[in-house]
Amino acid sequence: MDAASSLGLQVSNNYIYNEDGSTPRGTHYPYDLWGLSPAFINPAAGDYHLKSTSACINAGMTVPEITDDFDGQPRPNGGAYDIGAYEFRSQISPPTVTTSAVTAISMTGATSGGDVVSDGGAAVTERGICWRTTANPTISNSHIRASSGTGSFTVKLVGLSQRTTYHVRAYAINASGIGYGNDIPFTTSRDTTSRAVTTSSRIKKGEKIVPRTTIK
Ligand SMILES: [Ca+2]
Repeated sequence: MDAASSLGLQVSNNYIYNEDGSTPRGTHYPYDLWGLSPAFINPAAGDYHLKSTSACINAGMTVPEITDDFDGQPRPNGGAYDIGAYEFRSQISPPTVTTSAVTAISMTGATSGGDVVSDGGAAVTERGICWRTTANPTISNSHIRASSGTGSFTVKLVGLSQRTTYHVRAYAINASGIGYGNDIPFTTSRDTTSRAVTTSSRIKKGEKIVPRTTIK
C-alpha cells in the first residue's frame, strides 16, 4: 500500500509475542493477541501450522477477499479466520491410497496407478507411482507424478529392464505427509524376438557381389 491509502488504517487482529514469554511493550488494539503463545507446530523447522491449543484459532480478522491459506485450503475454517498463514484443521493425516494392479507388462514397461481413497483432511497436492527392484519403494526412488486430488489414476512405466522384478507403490502427498499404497511386485517379460539371421538369398555361381555405394 502507499502512504496515502494507509492513513487511518487500523491494523488489527495481530499476533504479538515475545519468545522469552515476557509481555510485549506498548499498546494494542482490542482484537490483537498480546503475549499469548502462538503454539506453532514446529517454528524452528519453519512449520507455522497451528496446534489445537493455539490462541490464533478463529481470532483473525474477517477478510472475504482471502479465500485460502498457504496450503491452498479454504479459509475461514471452523467458522472464523485464524491469525497467521494457516487455518487450523484437526486430524490432518497423510492421504490413504491403494496401488492398482499392474497390467500391460512388456519388456520395458507396464501400466499401474492408484486410487486416493481419502485426502486425510487436506488437499492432495501430488500423487503418482514409485518403483524400484526391492520392496516398498518411496518417492526417493524412481517415481512418476500423476496430477493431484482424490480418486483413481493411471501411470505408464517406461524404460524398465527386461526380465527384471520390480516393486511399485502408489503415493499421495498432502500437508501432513506422504501416504503409500500396497507394494505390488511384477516381472518384465523377456525379449522373445528372434535374433537369428536367416539368409534369404544366395549367391549363385557367376554372380558378383556389388558393394553398395552412397550417392551424395
Ligand atoms: Ca478458523
